Amino acid sequence: MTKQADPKLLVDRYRLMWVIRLHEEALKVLFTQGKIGGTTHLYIGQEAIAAGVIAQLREDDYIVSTHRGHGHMLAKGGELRPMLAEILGKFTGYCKGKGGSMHIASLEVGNLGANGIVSGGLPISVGSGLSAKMRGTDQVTVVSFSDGATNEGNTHEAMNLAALWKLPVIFLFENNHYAVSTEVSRSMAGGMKNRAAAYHIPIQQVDGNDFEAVHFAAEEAIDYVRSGSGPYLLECETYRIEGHYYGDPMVYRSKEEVDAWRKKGPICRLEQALVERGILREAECREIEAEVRKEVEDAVAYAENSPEPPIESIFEDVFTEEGA
Ligand SMILES: Cc1ncc(C[n+]2csc(CCOP(=O)(O)OP(=O)(O)O)c2C)c(N)n1
Ligand SMILES: [Mg+2]
Repeated sequence: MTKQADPKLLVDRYRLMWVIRLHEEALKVLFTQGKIGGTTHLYIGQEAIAAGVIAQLREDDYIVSTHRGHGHMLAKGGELRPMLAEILGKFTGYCKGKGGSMHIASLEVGNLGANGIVSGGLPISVGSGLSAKMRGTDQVTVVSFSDGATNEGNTHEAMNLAALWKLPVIFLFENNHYAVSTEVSRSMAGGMKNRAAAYHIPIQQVDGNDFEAVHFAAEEAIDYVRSGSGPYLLECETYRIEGHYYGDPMVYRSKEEVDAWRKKGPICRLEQALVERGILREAECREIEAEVRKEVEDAVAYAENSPEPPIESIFEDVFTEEGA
C-alpha cells in the first residue's frame, strides 16, 4: 500500500487548499470590478504545492515567493483579511497597501517577499540561507520558482552558491508548464534532473497535483535541509489553469488541454481520496467549502471597508533607520 498521511492532517490541508482557491476566485470578481490596481496572477490549480510544502514549515522558517504567490503566503500562515486588504491597496494590508498582489512580504509570517522579477527570489533565498547558517539556527528557506525562471542566470548563480556553501535552501520548482504563452518544452533544455546533478543537489520530481506525494517529498526535503546537508531541489509538476494574468485571452493553448488538466486538479483529487477512505463524506466536503467561502466573503468585506493609506504614510517604511 502506498504511504498515507494522517487523516487529520489531510482534512486540514484540504481546507487550506479551499482557502487558497476561493481567495483566488474572489480576486477574479474584485479584478473585474476594477478594484485591483495593476494585474494579478492566480495560483488556481497549484494549491497542493503550497499546502504540501509550505504548510509543513515551522513558523520561524522562511519563504521567498513569486508574482504568483498568494497561495504561498496563505500556506505559510498568512491571514485572509490583511491579504485581501493588501491586494486592494488598503492601509490594513500586510504592507499597509504599498505592496499589492505582487510584493506582499511579512517578517512575522516569514515571507521575505513575493517578487515581480522572474527568478528574483532565488538570490534572496541564498542570502536567507546564509544568514541562518551564520547565525547557527536550523531555519529552512523555501524559494518557489516556475519554468520561466529556470533559464535565468540568477537561478544558476543561486543554485551554485547554495550547493557550494551547503545552505539550507529548498528550491521549489513549480513546473506549471507555461511562462506567459511559452510551453516549457519550447524553452528548457535538459530538464531539472540534469541541472540538479550538475550542482550535486539532490532532487525529487513529483506529481504536484497529488497532495500526499508533495507532502511526503517535502518532508524528506525539509529533513535533509534542516539537518545541514545542503540545498535540495523539489520539482512539482502541475498546470497553470488560469491565464498568465487574469484576463489573458489564452490563444496559445486549446480548451481541451486546459480541461484535461482541470480534471486532474489537486482539490478534487484529495477530495476523492478523503471520501474513498471514509475520512469525510461528500456533504462534509461541501460544508468545508461553504465555510471557507464565508470566511473569504468576510475578508473581502473587511478589505473593501478598510481605509486607503493616508497620504502622510507615503514615505514611511521606505528607508531603514540609519545604522539599523
Ligand atoms: C526578469 C524578468 N523577465 C521577464 C519578466 C516578465 N514576466 C513576468 S512573469 C513572466 C513569466 C513567468 O513564467 P514562470 O516563471 O513560468 O512563472 P509562472 O507565471 O508560471 O508562475 C515573465 C516573462 C519579468 N517579470 N522579469
Ligand atoms: Mg510557469
